[in-house]
Amino acid sequence: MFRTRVCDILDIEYPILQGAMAWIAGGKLAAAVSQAGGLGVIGTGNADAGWLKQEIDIARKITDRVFAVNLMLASPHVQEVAELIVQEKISVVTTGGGNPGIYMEKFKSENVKVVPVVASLALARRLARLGADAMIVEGMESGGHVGEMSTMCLVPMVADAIDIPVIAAGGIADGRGLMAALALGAEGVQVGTRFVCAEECGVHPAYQEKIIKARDRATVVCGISTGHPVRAIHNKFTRQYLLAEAQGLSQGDLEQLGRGKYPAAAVEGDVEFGSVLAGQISGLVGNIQKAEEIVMDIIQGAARIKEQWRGF
Ligand code: TUI
Repeated sequence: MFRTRVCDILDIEYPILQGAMAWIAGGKLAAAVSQAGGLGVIGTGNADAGWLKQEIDIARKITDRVFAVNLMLASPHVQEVAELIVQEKISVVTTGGGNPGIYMEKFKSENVKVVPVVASLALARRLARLGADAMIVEGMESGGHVGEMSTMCLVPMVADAIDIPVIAAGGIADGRGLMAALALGAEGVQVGTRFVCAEECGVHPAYQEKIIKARDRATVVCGISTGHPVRAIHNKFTRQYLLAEAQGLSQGDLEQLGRGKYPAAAVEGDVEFGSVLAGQISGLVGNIQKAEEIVMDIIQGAARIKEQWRGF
């Protein structure tokens, strides 16, 4: 059911990728998603190669299915992480937070499939030309670092412009989202926020609770003035940060204000003064479930819609 080119290229059963959430998506979550038939992804964020090696080992103990590693291009450890991905013979790499152009040749020559995350049509075209295997097209509904375009507008534009398969991201958490993405020309989806609420996710429980309690207007985007906009659940930290931005604080002062806020929320559970990165779809996520239940709920939900549409 719903077998697309994404399944063939990535060697997975269902065209569902788990978002690569920094400080949140480790080897245990990635393995659980892959074991369920999707593609689990270890999110490296700013972590170093030592941390990644440990998470790869954890994932390999749980599953012998394919899982991916995300290369965060803004990380100070990007080089060593890229080298470890090759050394460990990881078969799929997703990228985020920048242009992976300079790494494409190396990954391709080592048989690593490259699936960049893009937030614009221009970068999607460029990376398709450089030999990307598929493209994650991410709308600003997503949690974390975002672009300016919505999923609804960007996905069909990119799908029309490139020949490789498109994977839609941003605002997708259930079967309706999967069907909508397919209708827009995507051949798969990446789901982040709902997988934060997977049982196997090692994030602090207070973080999951914040997502479960969130309603429709729970998230805000901070950092537009810095050129690095980030979507997170509105809390004491975002209130303080947005006020500082409105008052015109310098880039350096804003950077200082944001320092250490991702692990403060995700690891320590400080969900008021830390940064709770989450997408707009948080309002639709209502409980903690096993990764397998999430994958199957998305697939079965989409299958029900497909059945309903028969009469149209
Ligand atoms: O990467 C993300 N979301 C993230 S990463 C993150 S953690 C982090 N840690 C340290 C420093 C910065 C962030 C939290 N959320 N999503 C994928 C994504 N990539 N969204 C937008 C982009 C993007 C932005 C600019 C992709 C390419 C790009 O290229 C600019 C250029 O060079 O053309």
